[in-house]
Amino acid sequence: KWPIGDEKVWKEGIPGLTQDTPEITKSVVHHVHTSLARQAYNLDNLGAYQAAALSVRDNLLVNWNDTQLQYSRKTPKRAYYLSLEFLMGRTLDNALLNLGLKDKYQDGITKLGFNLEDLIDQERDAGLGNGGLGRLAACYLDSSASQELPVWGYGLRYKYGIFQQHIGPDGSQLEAPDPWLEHDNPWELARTDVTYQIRFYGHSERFEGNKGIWSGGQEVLAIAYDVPIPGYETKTTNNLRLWESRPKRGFDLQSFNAGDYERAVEASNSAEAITSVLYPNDHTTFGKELRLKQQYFWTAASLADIIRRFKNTDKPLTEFPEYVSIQLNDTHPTLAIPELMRILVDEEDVPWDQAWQITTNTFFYTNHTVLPEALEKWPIPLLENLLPRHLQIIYDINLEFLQAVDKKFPGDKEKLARMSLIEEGFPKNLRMANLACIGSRKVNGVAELHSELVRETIMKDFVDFYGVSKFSNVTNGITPRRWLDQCNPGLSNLISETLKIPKAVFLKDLYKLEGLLEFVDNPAFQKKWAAVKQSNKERLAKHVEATLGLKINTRAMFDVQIKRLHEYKRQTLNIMGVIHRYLTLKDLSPAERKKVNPKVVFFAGKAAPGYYIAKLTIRLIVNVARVINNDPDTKDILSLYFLPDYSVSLAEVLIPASDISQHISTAGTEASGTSNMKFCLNGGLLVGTVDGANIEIAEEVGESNVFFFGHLTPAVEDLRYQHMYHPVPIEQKCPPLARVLNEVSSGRFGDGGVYEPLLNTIRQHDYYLLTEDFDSYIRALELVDEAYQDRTEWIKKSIRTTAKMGKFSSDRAIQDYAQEYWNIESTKVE
Ligand code: HBZ
Repeated sequence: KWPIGDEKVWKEGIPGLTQDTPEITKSVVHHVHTSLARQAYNLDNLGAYQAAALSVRDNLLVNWNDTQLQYSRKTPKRAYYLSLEFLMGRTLDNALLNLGLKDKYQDGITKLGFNLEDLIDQERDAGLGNGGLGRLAACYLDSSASQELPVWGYGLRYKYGIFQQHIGPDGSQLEAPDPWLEHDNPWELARTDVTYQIRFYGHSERFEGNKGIWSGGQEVLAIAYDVPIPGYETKTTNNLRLWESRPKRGFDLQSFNAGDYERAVEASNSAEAITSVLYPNDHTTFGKELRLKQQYFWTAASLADIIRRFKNTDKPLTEFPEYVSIQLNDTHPTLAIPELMRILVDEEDVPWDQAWQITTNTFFYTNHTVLPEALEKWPIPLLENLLPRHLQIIYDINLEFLQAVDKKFPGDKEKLARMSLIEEGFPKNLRMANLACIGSRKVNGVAELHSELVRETIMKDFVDFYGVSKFSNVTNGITPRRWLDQCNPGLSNLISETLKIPKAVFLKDLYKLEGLLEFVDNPAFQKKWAAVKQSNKERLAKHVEATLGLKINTRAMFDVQIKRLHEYKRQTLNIMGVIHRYLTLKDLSPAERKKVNPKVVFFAGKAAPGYYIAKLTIRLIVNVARVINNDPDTKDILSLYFLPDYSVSLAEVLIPASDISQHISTAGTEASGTSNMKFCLNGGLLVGTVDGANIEIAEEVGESNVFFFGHLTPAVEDLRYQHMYHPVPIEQKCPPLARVLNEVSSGRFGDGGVYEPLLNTIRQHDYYLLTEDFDSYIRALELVDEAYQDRTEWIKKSIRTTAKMGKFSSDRAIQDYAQEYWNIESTKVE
């Protein structure tokens, strides 16, 4: 018997044997035999995945080539998205969906004796990001290609992505490296011909007219790896170019010959270190030299590449901003500003003023946080050593800028000190947000409230100086291809069948979902809607059972909080709420407990490895789960799971299964949030504070469909002042929360002493205002319980929510950038 699949298909798949073999099986078999040098006899799921992926890649590359040829010929204005993170997740399923080849591959793979879903499961996530910022970049690439916009991404090809999270025996987070490139990555193409030499250290000499020359130091090679980005239902296939660092000349032969092996490989080690690992911190800066090296290496290689491409058009550099826009994803790529100045002034002989004109018309800066501890700063001594020429340029920019400020606001020394690129101190620091602002044409926040806060807090002086029109808003978005059709095909199919339109119609124009409003009261439709949610819960339960061996009650309400662990995101509020619920249930009689609707609470998320309080929160959640899930009094009505190693793929299973999701940051701290949009698109309701994009979601779906609670942004500052100078003991301020903290302290969930530092963040200062919001939070969860009793009403809310999510498509967000910022137009690829 033939080992796998249909013998005829395998044999005829060898190219040249027959003419009428379907292209797909033929190309997969071809890759099995040639690229992998394997046969049906020794092929496992991993091999079959690789062959299928290579075969899909062939399709992508044909389109990629046509697209790039088109761009070279027509020279449309292009935009470049510079992001240190692209959290792409898996590619196979998405590529099949965008190419419109899923059904065909399903069929072909089945004939070859495999199951497409199993192959899709073989793929490792490309986890080249921490969270929202990196995933946003990935959604924006999808939307740019789907709308046929000439946009390329530039990033780093980290050898190790975001760390893998394990849970240790005591419930703590343990970190392991993520060797995602262990098996070959079929989704990239090494361009060993596209390389640049990037300099570090050395010395800089100054000449007249702000010119300088930078020489000496260390040179490192940047090698391009291209990742094709297919648009949905279009030939347009854009590019994500990721740089890898390599030593310039292998290793030091002289030392090697002299027998000093260590010395010989030292330089190559330090060159390779640059792109070896993604920094796993979000919302904190560490001032590590290697991180600064990453930032410069990446911006310098990207700019050199962009300029080389521009020069191919034979246009003068003065026209650069008419052909190129560059979006800075947060301040991480801000060194691109002095780097462009350096290239123009030192290498291209452009006069300083003209160079500044070009620069400030090219860049755009997106801010993703107003938390003070997250604003990037770099010690001047570090810069002086690593990038001596750039520091001179920064000083020159600063001098001219401060003169202009002084002219506009004469004698305001404090203003000058606040706006300066340099923060005084020991050492002095470079303020990256200030540099990004003055070097850019426009600055934006990522949701209405956040953009308002950007204008009123960190950029206030700059608004006074430049005028408000430089500072605007682009509310974030998510791609409906991945976050509806791919993760929730059941719902996508139901919507298509109900609206009697092909999926492509609403996947390209998400406002079309409003058509669902007509069916809100239709009982047959409600039933189908509920059935989809139920099957998604079962899919999640199956996944949890397969991966963790845990059995989940799929008849319960699913309540989900998944995001990076951070005090401002208040996972602590959630777990304290769970404990409160547990204690309340324990107080009930068995008869009363029988009437309670069961609930399952899910957490997932990683903590930065050095973030002690965040890691303690994980430990508490895990240990509370161990107690609650084993308590015979309550285990049928309340259970709690911390799912380890949160990733894009895990989100794709969790989000469609949720009834409720929590977005409960202290008001004014979460810039936007994007998973809130994903949950709502999949018919989950939102429990949240009046923060970030929650506000705009409520505006769209109606406040009656959102469970809001907590103090509003304007109150936060006053409350913090009160906590600081007029503290009230927690027993007085919030007795139910005091009770919860005491139970934790007393050891009800394992060694209480361990959690003291976490509990003290609440008892003392309570910077994130848990004691202020706890009562209204508990009340909001009670309202959720009540609402869930009336299942029909609940389903209606769910349908209305999905129906009103049009605004949150990343297609809309990218259109905003394309029109209001980049001034680029779509180009049809023939
Ligand atoms: O960016 C997030 C915001 O917290 C979130 O509200 C917003 O929706 C999202 C997209 O705009 N910010 C991040 O995810 N930030 C980081 O991951 C980060 C990574 C490295 C850093 C600093 C922040 O050095």
